[in-house]
Amino acid sequence: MLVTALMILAALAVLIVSCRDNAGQSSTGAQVAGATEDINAIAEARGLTPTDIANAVKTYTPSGRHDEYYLFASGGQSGQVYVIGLPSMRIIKQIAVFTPEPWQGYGYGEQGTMDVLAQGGTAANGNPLTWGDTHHPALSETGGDYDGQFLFINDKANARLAVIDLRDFETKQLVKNPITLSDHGGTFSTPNTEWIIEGGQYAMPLGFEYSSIANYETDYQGMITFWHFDRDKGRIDPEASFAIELPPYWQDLCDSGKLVSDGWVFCNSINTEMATGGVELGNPPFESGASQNDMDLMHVINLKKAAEVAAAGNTTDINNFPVITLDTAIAEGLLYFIPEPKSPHGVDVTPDGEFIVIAGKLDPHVTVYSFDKIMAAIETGTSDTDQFGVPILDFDAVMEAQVELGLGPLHTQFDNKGYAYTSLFLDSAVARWSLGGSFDELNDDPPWTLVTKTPVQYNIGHLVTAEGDTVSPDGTYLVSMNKWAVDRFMPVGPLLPQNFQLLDISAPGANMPVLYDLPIPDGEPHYAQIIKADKISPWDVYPEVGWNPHTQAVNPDAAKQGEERIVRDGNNVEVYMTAIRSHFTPERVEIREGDHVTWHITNIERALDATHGFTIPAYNIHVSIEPGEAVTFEFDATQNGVFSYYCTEFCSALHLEMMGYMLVEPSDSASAATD
Ligand code: RUQ
Ligand code: CUA
Repeated sequence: MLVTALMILAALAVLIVSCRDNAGQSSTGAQVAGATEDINAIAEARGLTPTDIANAVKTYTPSGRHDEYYLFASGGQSGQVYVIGLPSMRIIKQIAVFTPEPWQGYGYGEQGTMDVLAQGGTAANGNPLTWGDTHHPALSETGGDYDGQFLFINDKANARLAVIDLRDFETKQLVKNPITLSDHGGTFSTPNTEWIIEGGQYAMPLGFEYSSIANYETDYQGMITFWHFDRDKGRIDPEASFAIELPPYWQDLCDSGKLVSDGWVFCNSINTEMATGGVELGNPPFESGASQNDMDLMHVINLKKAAEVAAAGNTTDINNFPVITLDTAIAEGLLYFIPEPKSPHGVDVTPDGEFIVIAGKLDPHVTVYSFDKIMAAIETGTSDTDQFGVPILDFDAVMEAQVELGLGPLHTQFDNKGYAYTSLFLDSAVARWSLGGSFDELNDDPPWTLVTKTPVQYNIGHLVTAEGDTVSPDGTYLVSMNKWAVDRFMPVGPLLPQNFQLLDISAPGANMPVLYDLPIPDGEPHYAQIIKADKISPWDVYPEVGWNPHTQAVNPDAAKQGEERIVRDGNNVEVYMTAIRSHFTPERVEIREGDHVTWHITNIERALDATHGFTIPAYNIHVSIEPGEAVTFEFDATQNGVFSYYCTEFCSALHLEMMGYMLVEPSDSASAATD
């Protein structure tokens, strides 16, 4: 680490002087040439070591300078997505997805967002679903590389998917899985984003039917759903999507093949024991019942052929959704199993598409399979099957290598130097190991060997490297997504944040330092993806005034400047309002109790960041109106009185004056007035 520090500081043309490190020992530090302040004195006062200083220099991003990468992280139980800049680790935005979010005016009256949230469906008690458990974001891809156009993410709690448009970083669509209530193997994109993969998790009777758990093996099923993405429309097309029925194992993560393995999908599974729990009845608890076998079963799915089978109509409808039955999947050669070390978690395909890496949580190795060997084994055929008749390929025939890494391996990502990186949950470490095959030449380490481990704090779940699951990873940064923070931050009571740690993986070999800690205060993120900043080019302001972000087109009915008005038709009142610094037009809206009000506001600003917010007290309405945007909300004027509506964004020196009065005349005086 000291070496790194010195290299960085030397590169800055520094003048070496002395400072003290944390241990109180004198060590070399530096003063930056031309600095007006004494860096060493600052470092000494703050107790910073030369390594600390180097880490700070590697991540510090001066005001006004933009980051090199975007990191899109799942927001876990918040149901949202975080946008974080790298290497600064600054949180730039939270994108509202499954959960109402007032700042963005998501789910507080604005019609488009209410419609999006409504697509997510209602809970069994009839209430709208208003949260999600987001796990795996997936950026859209072209040719196996991120293209920066769309982002998808799943909700494990209700088996839903979301589509986010990266032109404005807003959620455009939610889809509810029509046949199951639990997903985890999503979202993953195929290399050209024709398909968004949603693998299931906990088996249940498909279609939400009741069946006693005594009938688990006959009536419960697993599934994988392939959602067709219509890039031109920017929407998932449920009509062109389908699912495949799978045995009632608990399918876990998936990954799609790329390059040589394009058209194939790999998912792992746990609980191939088909344990049904019942610890309260004296049965083994799930955690041990589901961990009896030495091997679980990786699912190898021929997506290309499955899409043809679905298109040919060789499916059964469940809740009006086409499902390829397990029998059809077997008969058509769509599904094969491969033994995998017990209770696996991550499955990750190497950048060349040739190897599939599985980490078994209860096995200290990662196991690497060869796609070529899998294809050869399928060609050869096998008489071995599971109890449902799915062919099981011979482990030894398809296994390429096993690399011992440490305890609790979970997820793997890749770089451009022939290394793979695997998270070790129990060891609390990131392991770097060398790949073989076409990657062998890229570094000096022997193939399939552990190179180094960097401790992280604490209990890492996912990790993510820059473009690390594409065909061309960058090999610059790695973010360790730690489940526990323990002692890393000042205490905030019993509920602690999660901890994202930034690692520098640019140097080969044993040098892989942690640079920075970022507490995540709002949910437990799972996976994330890191994309080069120059691949994302969002709009500065909406392209034209009167823009509807839900159609990505001008709304012809939007309120226009000079045409602001209030139109009454019986009890229906329509308000056409514009917003510009620092007034709304009109500033008085006089209505009657019992009116149904449809209210349109257009922000006619063209200036960057000239957003106005709008709220009406007592009516739980809040919208965000970005430059050019036109919004609509509706409500029944059930409460009479005087309501001061106002702009909620401090948009100008006269922002406080950006308000108006909604006067709701009581219904008795209203009828008296008309008499
Ligand atoms: S999870 S810590 Cu992807 Cu949902 Cu692995
Ligand atoms: Cu507009 Cu404050």
